[in-house]
Amino acid sequence: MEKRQMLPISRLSSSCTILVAALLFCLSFTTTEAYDSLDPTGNITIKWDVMQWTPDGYVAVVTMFNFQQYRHIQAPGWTLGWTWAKKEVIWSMVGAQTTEQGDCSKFKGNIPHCCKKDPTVVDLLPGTPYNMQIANCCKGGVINSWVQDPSNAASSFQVSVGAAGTTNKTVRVPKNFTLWAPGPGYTCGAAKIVKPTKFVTQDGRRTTQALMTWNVTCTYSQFLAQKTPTCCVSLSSFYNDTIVNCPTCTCGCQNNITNPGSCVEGDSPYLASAINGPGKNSFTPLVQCTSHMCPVRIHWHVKLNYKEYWRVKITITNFNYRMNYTQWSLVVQHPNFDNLTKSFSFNYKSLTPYGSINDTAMLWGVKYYNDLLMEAGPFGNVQSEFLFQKDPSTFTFQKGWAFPRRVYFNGDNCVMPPPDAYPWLPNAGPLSTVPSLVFPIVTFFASLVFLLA
Ligand SMILES: *[C@@H]1O[C@H](CO)[C@@H](O)[C@H](O)[C@H]1NC(C)=O
Ligand SMILES: *[C@@H]1O[C@H](CO)[C@@H](O)[C@H](O)[C@H]1NC(C)=O
Ligand SMILES: *[C@@H]1O[C@H](CO)[C@@H](O)[C@H](O)[C@H]1NC(C)=O
Ligand SMILES: *[C@@H]1O[C@H](CO)[C@@H](O)[C@H](O)[C@H]1NC(C)=O
Ligand SMILES: *[C@@H]1O[C@H](CO)[C@@H](O)[C@H](O)[C@H]1NC(C)=O
Ligand SMILES: *[C@@H]1O[C@H](CO)[C@@H](O)[C@H](O)[C@H]1NC(C)=O
Ligand SMILES: *[C@@H]1O[C@H](CO)[C@@H](O)[C@H](O)[C@H]1NC(C)=O
Ligand SMILES: *[C@@H]1O[C@H](CO)[C@@H](O)[C@H](O)[C@H]1NC(C)=O
Ligand SMILES: CC(=O)N[C@H]1CO[C@H](CO)[C@@H](O)[C@@H]1O
Repeated sequence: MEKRQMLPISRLSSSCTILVAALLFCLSFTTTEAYDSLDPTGNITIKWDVMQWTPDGYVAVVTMFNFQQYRHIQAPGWTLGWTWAKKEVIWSMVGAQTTEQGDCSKFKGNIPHCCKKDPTVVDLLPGTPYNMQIANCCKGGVINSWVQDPSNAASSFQVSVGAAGTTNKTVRVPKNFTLWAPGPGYTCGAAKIVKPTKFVTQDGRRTTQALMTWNVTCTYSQFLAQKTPTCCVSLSSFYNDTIVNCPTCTCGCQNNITNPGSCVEGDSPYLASAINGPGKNSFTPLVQCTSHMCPVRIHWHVKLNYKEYWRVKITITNFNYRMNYTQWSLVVQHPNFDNLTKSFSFNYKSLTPYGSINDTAMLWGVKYYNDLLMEAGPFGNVQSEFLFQKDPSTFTFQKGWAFPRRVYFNGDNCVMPPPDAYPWLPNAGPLSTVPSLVFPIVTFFASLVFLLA
């Protein structure tokens, strides 16, 4: 008898457990490390190479490698923090500096550069005197992405540490690394002691090695970085007059009552004073008033249809009066990128995370031509056209096929209009045939997967 009564309860509790487990799984995904399906191994690795022991510690060269394909660190640059394991101090630094010295009152004679338990380090600015530089330093904390410019995808500084261990058995690795780039978004793991780095001399005839090396890996999550989206996508086509705008309130709502001054009209006489007003140095965007209120909009226009080719125009518009986007990047997913014939004025590289599926493009500006997306205003846009060769077995203007599946600007996902709002071909409804349902569902799940990642 009793067993029978127990059964449904235990069943219930076991299904509850599954539910709770599933929930925890989702939560752990959103709160801890990020997984970006387009750049699965993307990370920033911070490597410490101990180059020399000193009477009371060591000298290390610290290098940050940006191993992310399309996410860079733009001005005002990175800020790196950590917590010392013991009572270490920083005697001196080359190529970077701590933001605060802290309390060095215990010291007589030689005063350390920093006595804080949790130092915060920033890069030096370009134009630093040569005797204060080392290789790869002094770029104001700006680090390019691996694809755009591998030669500028690293940043280094040298640190001389005192009150530390002086052998590889007594050195304690720093803890609790934090990386701001420049805002939040990165989570850093614990430092791991690895095989000492080997350095090969320029003529390749001699190899030296670090005395000790440890690595720290930091990964990015858009959800740690900001709660609201930062860009959106609008669509149009030659075959339908409708311009599908970004969804209303994508990045915020224009609301004079609860949030006055949240945006400025382009022709406002107060524009100049608003740009220099409160928040000028906080890098909070000051956007032009639009229905979507996003700092950046990507417009995809299906421009022309030839017999064997078709042509798309992409325009990136900056609505932020407080930001010039340097070294911007765009990642676009569309099935026809495997047959891209020509990109007219953006650089192009195929991102092929799945090997055989070749549908994702990384696009960025041409140096000195359009690699700078100027602040909002008459020059605040860049554009290019793309020529695709049609694959007759897949090509169609039906069911929104000609529009992108996913768009990222500077590594952050841009919000797309809902698929049922896409411009239709004349005489075709969005849901006129059953298979057309598949696309919105797939997009829905794709965005769900992104949200969980
Ligand atoms: C970091 O990126 C590098 C280069 O892509 C990769 O080799 C390494 O495995 C990554 N590390 C982690 C922990 O993902
Ligand atoms: C420390 O140095 C010794 C030799 O000097 C070496 O055998 C050992 O592997 C090193 N340990 C670490 C953690 O690097
Ligand atoms: C790690 O650093 C953060 C920010 O600097 C700080 O809030 C936190 O308390 C630190 N955690 C530990 C264990 O030191
Ligand atoms: C440590 O980082 C360096 C530079 O990023 C890399 O070459 C090396 O493979 C890393 N080692 C480990 C064990 O991750
Ligand atoms: C906000 O206020 C300004 C002037 O006070 C007005 O011109 C504008 O139309 C208002 N916007 C909205 C969305 O109410
Ligand atoms: C953007 O660049 C232009 C030209 O270099 C400069 O005049 C302007 O002040 C910059 N704007 C911002 C917000 O940095
Ligand atoms: C992907 O497509 C581009 C553009 O057509 C082509 O250049 C590249 O070789 C393709 N890559 C693979 C792995 O098929
Ligand atoms: C253009 O597309 C819109 C949907 O965005 C649709 O409402 C409209 O009927 C289409 N126009 C024509 C001429 O088919
Ligand atoms: C029409 C055409 O060129 N189709 C090609 C598109 O790209 C795929 C994969 O790269 C090729 O297999 C097709 O032949």
